[in-house]
Amino acid sequence: MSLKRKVRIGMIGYKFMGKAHSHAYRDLPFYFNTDIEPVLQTIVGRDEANVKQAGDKFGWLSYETDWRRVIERDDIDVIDIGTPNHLHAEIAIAAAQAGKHIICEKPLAMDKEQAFTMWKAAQKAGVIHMISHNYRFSPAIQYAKKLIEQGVLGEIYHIRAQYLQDWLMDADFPLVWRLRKDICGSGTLGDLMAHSIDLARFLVGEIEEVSGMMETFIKQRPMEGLPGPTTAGPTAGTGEQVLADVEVDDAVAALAKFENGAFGVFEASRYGKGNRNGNRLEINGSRGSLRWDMENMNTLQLYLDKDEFGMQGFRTIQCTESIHPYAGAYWPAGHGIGYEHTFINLMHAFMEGISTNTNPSPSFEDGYRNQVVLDAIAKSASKGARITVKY
Ligand code: 4PW
Repeated sequence: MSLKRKVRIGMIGYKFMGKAHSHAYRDLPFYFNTDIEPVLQTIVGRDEANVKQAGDKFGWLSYETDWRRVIERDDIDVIDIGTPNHLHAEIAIAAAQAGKHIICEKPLAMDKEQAFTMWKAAQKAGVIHMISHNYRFSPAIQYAKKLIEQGVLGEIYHIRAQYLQDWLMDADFPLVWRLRKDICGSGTLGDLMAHSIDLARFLVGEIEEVSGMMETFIKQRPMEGLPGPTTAGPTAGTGEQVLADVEVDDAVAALAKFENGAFGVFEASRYGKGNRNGNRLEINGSRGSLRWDMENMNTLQLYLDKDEFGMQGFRTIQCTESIHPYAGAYWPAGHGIGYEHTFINLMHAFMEGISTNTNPSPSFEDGYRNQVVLDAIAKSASKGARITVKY
């Protein structure tokens, strides 16, 4: 029998992120010595057959089809929000008012005002709150943070970060929820660049000024649920295809100035052909530089100026030694971890937060600050002007 404190989760949303979070809760006690045991109490989704199937597959004890019902339940300690973005605020605020701890997918909200309200509601309720920026929890990123804090890179001058995917380049790809402004707030900006901004804030510091440009390459797409001529639906057999306007960005670029004087260049796109999940960054300091690429996530490239002249160059560090952050929880050196382990590490920080009653980072405050930067980039792009970031 386990003497660990049971923390009962109610998870809302069961697709991509639902799978990642379910796996993380299940595997957490396997790798980490923690006094908490996450219990997969209930999974929530509107489609009963699908949520039941996901619940069985991922190992949840029960399911619900209405998120409000889960918030009312007194056998739930944590609300995990993995829904489309337009529902984050309402669910998080209700969860906070019911005294539940909260973990929420990114971007925190549709805009900075909503994000602020969520942060303040969680703070007022005294619950633990966290935003799911999982890439922070790669051992190589945590090690990069350590190197920067120890001054190994010296004064930081530059960060350039890209997050490129390529799943949207087919003009027949439908207007799914990730492409709808009323559901998402933005396109690549909130979905992809939010991660780069989080890594930049984590590694370099706060951003004080931005200049952005955004582009939507394919302006209209087939509406989801109203398929074309060959399938069922209102236009079946008519040869018509119902198109709707794409109101979010396919690609975004931004320049940023940090409070500490560093300079940032950011790019995010869903049209980066060949980049399936090209989340990468480079940081240059007065004494050295580092590079990280999610598609090769166990390694960190490090250049140190102090190396002997003639032997200088980027070295590849395998961040799998037990000395590297989080790596010791997994396998012997050289065996590596993957995407899913970033979520296990994130959930570990969340559970430690609950166990010690100390809010972990990234918190809703980080989600809010991130959203302020995203909103400033969008404003800059629409106005064609540099914008001062006001928190
Ligand atoms: O981290 C990424 C996201 O922000 C994920 O890998 C997929 O693309 C899901 O949402 C975005």
